[in-house]
Amino acid sequence: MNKPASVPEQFDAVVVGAGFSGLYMLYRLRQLGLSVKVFDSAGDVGGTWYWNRYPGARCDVPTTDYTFSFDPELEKEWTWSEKYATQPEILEYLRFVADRHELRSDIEFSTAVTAARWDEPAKQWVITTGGGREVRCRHYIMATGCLSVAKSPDIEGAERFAGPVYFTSRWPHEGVDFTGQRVAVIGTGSSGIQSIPLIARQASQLTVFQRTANFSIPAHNGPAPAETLRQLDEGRDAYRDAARWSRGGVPVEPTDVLAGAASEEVRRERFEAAWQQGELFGILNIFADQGVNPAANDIVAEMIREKIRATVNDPETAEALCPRGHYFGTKRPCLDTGYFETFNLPHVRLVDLRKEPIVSITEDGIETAGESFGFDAIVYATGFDAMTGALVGADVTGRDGLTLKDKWVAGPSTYLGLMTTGFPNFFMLTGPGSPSVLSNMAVSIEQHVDWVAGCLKDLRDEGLETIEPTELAEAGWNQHNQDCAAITLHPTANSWYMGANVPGKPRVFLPYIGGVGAYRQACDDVVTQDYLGFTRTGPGAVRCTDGVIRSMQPDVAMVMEFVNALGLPAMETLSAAEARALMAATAEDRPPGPEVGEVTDGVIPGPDGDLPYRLYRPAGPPEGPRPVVVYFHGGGWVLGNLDSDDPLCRDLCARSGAVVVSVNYRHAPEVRFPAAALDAFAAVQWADANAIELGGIPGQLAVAGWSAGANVAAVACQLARDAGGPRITGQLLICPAVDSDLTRPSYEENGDGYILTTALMRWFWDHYADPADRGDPRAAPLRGDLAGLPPACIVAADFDPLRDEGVAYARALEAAAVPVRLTRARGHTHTSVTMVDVVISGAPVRAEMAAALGNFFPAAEPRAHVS
Ligand code: NA7
Repeated sequence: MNKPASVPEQFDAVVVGAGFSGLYMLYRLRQLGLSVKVFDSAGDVGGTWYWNRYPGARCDVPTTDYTFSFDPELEKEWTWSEKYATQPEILEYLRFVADRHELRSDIEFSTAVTAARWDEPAKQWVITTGGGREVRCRHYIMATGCLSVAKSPDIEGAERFAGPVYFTSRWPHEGVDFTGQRVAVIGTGSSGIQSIPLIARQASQLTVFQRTANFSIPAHNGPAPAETLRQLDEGRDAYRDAARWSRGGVPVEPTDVLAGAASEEVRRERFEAAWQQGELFGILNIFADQGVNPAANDIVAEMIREKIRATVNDPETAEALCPRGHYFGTKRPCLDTGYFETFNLPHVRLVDLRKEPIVSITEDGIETAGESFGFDAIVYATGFDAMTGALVGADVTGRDGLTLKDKWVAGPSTYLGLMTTGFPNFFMLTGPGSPSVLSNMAVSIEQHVDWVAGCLKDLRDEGLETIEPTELAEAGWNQHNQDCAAITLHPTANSWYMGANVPGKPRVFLPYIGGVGAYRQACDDVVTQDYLGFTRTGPGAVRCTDGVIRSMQPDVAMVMEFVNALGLPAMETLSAAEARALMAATAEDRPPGPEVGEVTDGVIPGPDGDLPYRLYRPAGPPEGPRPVVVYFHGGGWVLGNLDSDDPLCRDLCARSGAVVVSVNYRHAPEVRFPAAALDAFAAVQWADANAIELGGIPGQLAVAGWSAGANVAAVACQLARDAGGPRITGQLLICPAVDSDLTRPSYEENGDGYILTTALMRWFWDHYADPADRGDPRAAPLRGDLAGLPPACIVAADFDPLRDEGVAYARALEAAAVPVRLTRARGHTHTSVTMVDVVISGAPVRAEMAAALGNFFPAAEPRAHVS
């Protein structure tokens, strides 16, 4: 009889990493009764806190918050000694957690996982460990941390140095004594900034090589903040819950103070308070717009630079230590204890690599462009291959032989930062695309672990074996992730958040910046919508509810949330006069829009009396005439006036370089159809006849309009064609109302909740035109003859009831051989693209509109630019 082949070890789940996330994952999986094995290459628990033992290593979120909340008893039994605990204390805490829950029995230390492969027929992962041992499991969970793979020293000659070399990320356990030594520290990120003051205490000479000066604020370390302790005492659960739903994982109320609107005194007060508090989430929350508005950011940055100048004695060193070239917060800001003061010590020197780059590391020191330095030891504080390094380095092969490394060659692609298509049952804790490094890690880790545990439980309860995101859901999440980043200043920085610190790494914003609470909600919504965007399979079963969990632009969603919270009455329940007053009131505090060269008001003769107009002339060169755009405001033929669309007109003028003439027209219900359309046509005739007086170029005349304004603009084009003039060179129709048929799908999909509702549209039509007139092409231009009309640009917004008629108009124009450009305002509502300087994600759409206007006037001069 043959000896039976040895049966490979089998587990329900294998977890890699025994830091914060791996420990809690193990705890939760055990609770579910699953068999688990955790591997870690370290000699004990701790993850990043096991390895990063450099002098001065501390957390940069107060430890009262940077702590587990899943075990109330643990919270009672453990007291942090300081506001920002040291690495040894945090490590001690994690050991305490491991002891308390007897976690070590399922952890194999000093064991690296070298590869993992999905075995499709068996629906299992095959894990290979360092010694070539194979272990099988159903679920493979990466608890490998975001900052665990050190960046290799990418400096010429690094291997030549004969003396000891230290990495902050792999510090010797026995510690290092630099007494009497000449020490070089390369890197001024958090690790450098924390360790430099302590290394300076021992070294006889310390030279700091700085490539990028970093923003750092004093930690003001000491006892745990009294206010947090009070809040925890009063209601620990409520406090922890507030953290879970907060923006950053610490209960900080986001400010609504805008830098530009605050007085100098208020600005300083707010800054000083944050400076004294010494917390990252405080200094990042001085002004609501500091993360998105360059001018607001500069105000904070300059106040930090003032502090640096006031601390560092030598003005040249102070200036070199002043961060420039990146916005505050776009690279991880640091908390320090005496960092800038260290440069006042006679044996400490700063070398600014921007002025004097390193040429090479030599056997006995470092050679820069201007000087040779001799050193006894070199410390690399040069950072990590953040967020993706540990994942792509783990040799993971999913279905059909696809490796994670190959899949992510252009940057990571995940659904919720948790999973990735092609890799069934492969989970990432705090993976790219989740809040992770932008948040209090402890809170984000607990949320991820809880979600994964819930998911595995649901799979088991429903008799399912595998789960994997769909391509649609994953692409949607990647898009959402980038949309969130795009409205901030973050993508402008060469940060490790962008992968920019590692040569050759794709430039992609890695973490999710939409906020911890918003993210949690998205994850929860996925589950309540039957695991939207996931395919789940089991014996004889395939379940998939496909879709995208977040497709609205994040700033549009914020505006919607704000507007909905105001609880304004539905406009269609008001009289026209009340609706007009409400519209004017809601516009009161909005930003004015960009400066233009000149704004003048006047009147033009209309078919039945004067019509007011406002002319916007672009600033700057070229002198001389410009193309003219006659613009018509929105408001359902009932609302709106020259003021209502003023910021949009300024924006179009500044971006396109054209003279914009915004013309008011008669409104319903006082004057009904076809007055508005006839006024619009009269305005176009007048502008054509008076082009020179308007500073325009004769023959270069376009029309534009938003909503009902786009309706009358489109009608004016048809009337001009029928009348044989004037010649209109283009029509820009922004979310146009072009048909009176309110049954298209977008009226159903977007009929409620996005400001312009189907009910309101009906109210507008009722005010404007009798049912019998609504088929008239002067009311519903989609029903007219479209041949021979001017080239068009039509903007259709995803969440607009009018979306489908805009698209239908574009298709119909195309069919009539009219050149058309259809611009999709992705993730926008009917109103959001027009919200200049409020909805940042509308700017690229308006840039496209301006470009379209430019194309209507091919011979026009170069345009003024607004970013
Ligand atoms: P960071 O924040 O990535 O800092 C690394 C530092 O090293 C940073 O100043 C880099 O300059 C510098 N660096 C990197 N490569 C080089 C080379 N080749 N030459 C000179 N200088 C170099 O890593 P940390 O370990 O300090 O902090 C990581 C996170 O851990 C931290 O944010 C906290 O969340 C905890 P650069 O800015 O790239 O020009």
